[in-house]
Amino acid sequence: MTIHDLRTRHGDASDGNADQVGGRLSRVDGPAKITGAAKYAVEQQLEGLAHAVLVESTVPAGKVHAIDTAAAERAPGVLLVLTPDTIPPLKTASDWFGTPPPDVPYCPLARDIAFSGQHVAAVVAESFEQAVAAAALVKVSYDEAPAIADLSDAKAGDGIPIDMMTKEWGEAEAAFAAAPVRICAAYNTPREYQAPMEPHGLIAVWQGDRLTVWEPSQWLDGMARTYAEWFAIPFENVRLVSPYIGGGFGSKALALSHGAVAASAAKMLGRPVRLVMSRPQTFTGYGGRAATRQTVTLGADRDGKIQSIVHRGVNETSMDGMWVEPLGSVTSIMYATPNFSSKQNVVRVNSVVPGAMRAPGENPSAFGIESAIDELAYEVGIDPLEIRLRNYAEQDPHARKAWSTRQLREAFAAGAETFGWSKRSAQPRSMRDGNQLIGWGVAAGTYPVRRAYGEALVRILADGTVEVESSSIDMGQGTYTILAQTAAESLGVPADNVVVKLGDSRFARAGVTGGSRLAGIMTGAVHKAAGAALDQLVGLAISDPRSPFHALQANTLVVSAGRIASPRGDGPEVSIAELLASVGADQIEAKGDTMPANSTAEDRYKAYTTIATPLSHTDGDYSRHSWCAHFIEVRVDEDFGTVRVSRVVSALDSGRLYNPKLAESQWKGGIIMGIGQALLEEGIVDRRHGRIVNNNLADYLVPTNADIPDIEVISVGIPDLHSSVLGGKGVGELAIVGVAPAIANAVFHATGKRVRDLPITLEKLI
Ligand code: MCN
Ligand code: MOS
Repeated sequence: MTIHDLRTRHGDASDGNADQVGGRLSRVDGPAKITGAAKYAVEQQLEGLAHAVLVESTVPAGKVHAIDTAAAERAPGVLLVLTPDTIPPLKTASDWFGTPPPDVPYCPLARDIAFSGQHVAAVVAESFEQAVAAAALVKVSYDEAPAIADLSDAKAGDGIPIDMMTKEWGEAEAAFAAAPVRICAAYNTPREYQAPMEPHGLIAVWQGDRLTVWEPSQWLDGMARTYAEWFAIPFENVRLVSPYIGGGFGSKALALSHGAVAASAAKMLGRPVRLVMSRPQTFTGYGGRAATRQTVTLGADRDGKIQSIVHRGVNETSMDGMWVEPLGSVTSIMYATPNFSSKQNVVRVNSVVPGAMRAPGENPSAFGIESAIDELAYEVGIDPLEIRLRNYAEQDPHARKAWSTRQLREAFAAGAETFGWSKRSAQPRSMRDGNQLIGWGVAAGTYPVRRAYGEALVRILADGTVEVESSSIDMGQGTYTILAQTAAESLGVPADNVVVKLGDSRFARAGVTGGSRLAGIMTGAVHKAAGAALDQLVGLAISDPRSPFHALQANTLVVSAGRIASPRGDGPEVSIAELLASVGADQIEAKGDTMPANSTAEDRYKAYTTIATPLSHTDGDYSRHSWCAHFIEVRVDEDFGTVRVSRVVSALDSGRLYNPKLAESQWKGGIIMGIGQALLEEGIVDRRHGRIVNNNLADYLVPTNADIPDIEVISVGIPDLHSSVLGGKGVGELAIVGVAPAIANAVFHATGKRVRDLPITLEKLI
């Protein structure tokens, strides 16, 4: 069954025209996902499938002394036991910037241990159960070395300065010293995990020197490049397939060592191999959000005008990799200040290298600055909303450029009005309902408009239906749906007649789905490809002697609801299928891309397989960002210190919305994740063993329905043509930014207690 077969008509008349960009078409992949017809990567049924299971280090630092595989090799069904000594060496792949790699072999199983949970061996067996049983028989001994468990380990030190993160203007320290009002506080966020429903995993199969990998992926072309480089085969020889993804949140953008293990095993055995991470392995097989610490100092006038911001940040990285979580990103643009300084260090600890998790950088950055400005508001006795307006940045204070669009003032106004902010009583602990202390908090958020390139292919078939192909992906954001709407609008056909095919690296190329850029890029590419297909169609209709329009001698025709006619309404009107039949064409096909016209094949390869972002958000005359304001009510039980979020109103500026229904859903998802971050989520490290202890979804808490109140989201965006072809800005990550500080600010208003360490758990309140 295809998505198309399962499609039902959704939306109603009040939802705008679902066949156009901006209409509220429901997710076209929804029925396939909820009926089980959608096949996820590791659900492929392949002849001769073997099953791999990983063995992980149980110590955080040192060397593998020896691996005894004898018992595992004798276990029933075992086909192969891989260790650093038996797995064939691969080539080191370039990093995601495309930096040429050192010419040293790469071994995906570790001899040198950098963290607990590192893959040291793997067992492949006829069945999954046999592989699990045999993996338990692999005996690994270690020469253990002292480890640095986390940021608060006394041995961790101040870390390494990352000079490229330094942002400075004016005389920040001196202005702070001279300011009549001074605020200085430290804000911490713990390790957090993406926790997608679908764990990481893959099926790898070789045919000669061609590798096919079914693997959930936010970046088919980038991952294909890595596999190709590891195995020293041409890029074109790798096919990545990922039509459905059970969430990624940043964690599924890269090919990781477990993929190399599975592909190696498949090659050695000449059989397809499936490897699926256990839930605990998803906490160490790749990194979540880095733990962060920030100090924010604000110097201000008595009327709350900021004179200086001094910001220092630190994030955890690993011993064997580098992750910088840009902590000064919101700090440097949210408010106007004549004096500013932000610097950042990273500290190496024995953990897996942290990674991208929904709004890396912006998210913890906003927790610092949006908490600090709230503290300043109380210090000077000004309403927290008013102080934000007094310090409103009329242009980008760092880039010193005009905003492309910044509807943040409108967001504050619309959010405050709907929330009823004017009824707030200023004093902390002044609002209650029985034994529940009520608090109202506000915070702003932002995310840059990241721009890059994409290609799409549009095909009009003989029966008048349309296919769109792209190697971009849909992990739940709505790509299938908005691209169907874009093609439908551009071609003048119903969205029901458009089948969008994504998630196959054989399709027209796309870069990484990260940084909330895909929708803007791909609507642009599909718009262009569909426009080219329409030109061909109309060209045929006008010029082909067999066309019913030939005699009309028109210079253009219009297509609407799948039917072609002259714009004046004279002459015939036929369906696309009828026209194609009359001129004897089986199909029309056009490719469109958003690359500059003179791009070479090499430019294209780089654009789609690396993240060397070609277009900065401050390119040219403008600084481009999405914006939001969150208004949140909490209820804190006075006796138990339990916090419940009871109301959320958020107003958001993502420019023009391609599909408001889906954008609202994305925003709500971000807000829900922000509630989890504020109240529940925390990777807890056992310092004795340098290991994450709550490595499962019973102990690592994410919000459930019962934790989430009604959330109201309001769009205040206007089309921003400096940001994308169709005027939209990023949606996917924006809404998580600012939720945690809005909750922390509400908790302060409720209780008079300022919590600067996430999550806000009850022991911090009583
Ligand atoms: N959209 C819109 N109007 C716009 C922009 C977007 O209507 N102007 C809607 C569209 O439905 C589009 C969606 O919002 O499909 C997201 O668009 P965009 O902001 O461009 O983000 P991406 O498509 O690049 O998606 C990636 C982004 C990121 S980086 C993370 S992390 C994240 C997120 O999306 N992970 C998600 N949202 C997620 N949603 C789900 N369900 N699962 C994840 O793993
Ligand atoms: Mo999103 S963290 O940029 O994949």
